[in-house]
Amino acid sequence: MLVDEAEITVRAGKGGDGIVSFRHEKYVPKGGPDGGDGGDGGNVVMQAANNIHTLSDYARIKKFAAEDGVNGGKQKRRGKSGQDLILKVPVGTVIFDLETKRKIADLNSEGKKIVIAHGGKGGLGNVHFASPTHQTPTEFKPGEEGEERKLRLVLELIADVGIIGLPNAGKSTLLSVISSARPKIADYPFTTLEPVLGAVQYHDKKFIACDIPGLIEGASEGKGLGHKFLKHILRTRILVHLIDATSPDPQKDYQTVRKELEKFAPSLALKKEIVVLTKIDLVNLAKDYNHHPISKDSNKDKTAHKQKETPTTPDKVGELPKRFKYDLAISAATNKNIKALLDKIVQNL
Ligand SMILES: Nc1nc2c(ncn2[C@@H]2O[C@H](COP(=O)(O)OP(=O)(O)OP(=O)(O)O)[C@@H](O)[C@H]2O)c(=O)[nH]1
Ligand SMILES: [Mg+2]
Repeated sequence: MLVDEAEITVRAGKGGDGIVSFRHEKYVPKGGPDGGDGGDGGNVVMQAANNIHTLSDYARIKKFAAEDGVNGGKQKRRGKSGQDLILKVPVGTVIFDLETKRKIADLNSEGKKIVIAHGGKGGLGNVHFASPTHQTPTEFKPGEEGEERKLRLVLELIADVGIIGLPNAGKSTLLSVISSARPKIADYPFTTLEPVLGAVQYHDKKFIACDIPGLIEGASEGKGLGHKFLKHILRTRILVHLIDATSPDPQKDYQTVRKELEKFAPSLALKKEIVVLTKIDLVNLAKDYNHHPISKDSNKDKTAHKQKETPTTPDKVGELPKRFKYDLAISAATNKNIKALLDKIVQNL
C-alpha cells in the first residue's frame, strides 16, 4: 500500500553538560579549573531520496531522536557532539508542523534537505567562569535541550501528467499503453486503489504520468477513493481527462469530475486539461459530433477528423456523443490516436 501520510515526533539531541573540574597535577595541589564544555546535540534532518517511495517507515515508528551530546571532560576536554539523525523521505514529501499546521518545507527534489529540529548547544565547563578574583569557579552550564516537534508528513507525488476520470474510464489502460508501468486493469470500478506512476519516453521527451483511482461525485469530500489521491496530481502540469465514449452521458461524466477538482483545490481546476474520449473502438463515430481541436493545424487533429469518417460496424454499442466537446478521441485497445495524444501532451508540457 502506498503510505502517503504520517504523523511523527522528532527530537533533536540534548547538548552535553559543561562540567566542574580542577586540575590535579603532581606538585600542583591547587590547580585551576579545567572542566570542559559539553558537545552539541545532534540535529534531526529530513532529506528527499529517490530510492524511497513511500512514508511507510514513518507509519510504523512514530518517534525519532538524534543523539545527545556528551558531557564535557576534565582537562578542558569538550564532549563529543551527537550525530545528526538523517531521515530519508520520498521526493515530494511536504512537511507540516502538526501543531501550528504551518508548512515547514517541501522536499520536492532529490537530495533536498532541511534541519527539522536543532540540537541543543553544549553547556560551558567551569573553565569559562574563572577570573583573577574568582579562581575556583564552581559554575557550569548544563546542555540545552534539543528541539522537539510534532510533524505531519504528506507525500505529493511528482508527476508531469495526471490521468483522471470516472472509475472504469480506462485510465490505467492508457497508462499501460504509454509507459512501462503495469497497473491493474479490470472491467469494474475502483480497480486502481492507489496512484501508479509511469515514465513515458516519447521521441526525445520524457515525462512522468500518474494514474489515480477513479473519481466520483463527492470524491473531494471523501467518497470513493479518489479524494485521498487528488493530492498526487497537485504538482502535475497537465491533466488528461478520460471520458468513456460508451457512456450514456459524457457531458455529465465530465462535469462530475470537474466539480470534484474544483472543490478539492482551485489550483487543480486551473491546470491545463486535455479532454480525451476513449474506448472509441466500441462506438460508432457520428459525423456531426462537436469536435473541438486544441489547434487546428496539427497532424493529430487531421487524424481525429479522419476518424469521423470511419465506417460504422455492426458490433458497436452506440454512437459518439453529439454535443460533447473534447480534444481527442482515442482507443487504448487499438492504439488509435495514442501518438496524437502523446504529441499533444508533449506540446503542452
Ligand atoms: N474496448 C476498449 N476497452 C478499454 C479501453 N480502455 C480501457 N478499456 C477497458 O475498460 C475497462 C476499465 O479499464 P481500466 O483501465 O481498468 O479503467 P480505470 O479508469 O483505470 O478504472 P479504475 O481504476 O477502476 O478507476 C477494462 O476492462 C479495460 O480493458 C479501450 O480503449 N477500448
Ligand atoms: Mg485504474
